[in-house]
Amino acid sequence: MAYDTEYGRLPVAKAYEGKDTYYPANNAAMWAPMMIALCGNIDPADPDKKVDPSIATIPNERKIVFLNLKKSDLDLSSGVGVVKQPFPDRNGKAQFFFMAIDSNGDGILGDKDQPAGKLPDFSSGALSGAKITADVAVWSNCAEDPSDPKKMNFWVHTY
Ligand SMILES: [Ca+2]
Repeated sequence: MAYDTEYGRLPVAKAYEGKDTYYPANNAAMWAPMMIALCGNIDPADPDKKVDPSIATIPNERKIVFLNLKKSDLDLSSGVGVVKQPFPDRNGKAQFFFMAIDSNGDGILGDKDQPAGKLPDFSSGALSGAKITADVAVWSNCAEDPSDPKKMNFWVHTY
């Protein structure tokens, strides 16, 4: 991740430093500060709104733009922008990403803190319980019924 290269740390809110972090799908409270930080302290849902780096939830002191998001990339129903994944379900309903960050820097995700038991185990087809070696994991469920583990081949993921 380019943020890690620039700052020597992962993009994590100060409140979560030292603990692994989990971003549930379409959770505006978690996703909006991440999108603002990665867009160079500019809110992609409202580009006129610039966030002071000194009070940003996730620091980006040099205002580096890591992502360029359009409003059409976002779900604005919550009043702030949450990035959608590009593949809606077969009914056209927007789908969202899940993400876990190895904020404690031990090289393992899914074993403790917020992501514990939440990463789908794509190697076994289980809906949750994966423990992986990665800094960041991103996944999304394109299946119509997210509770049906038999449809895990409809999921997109980075691990
Ligand atoms: Ca960890």
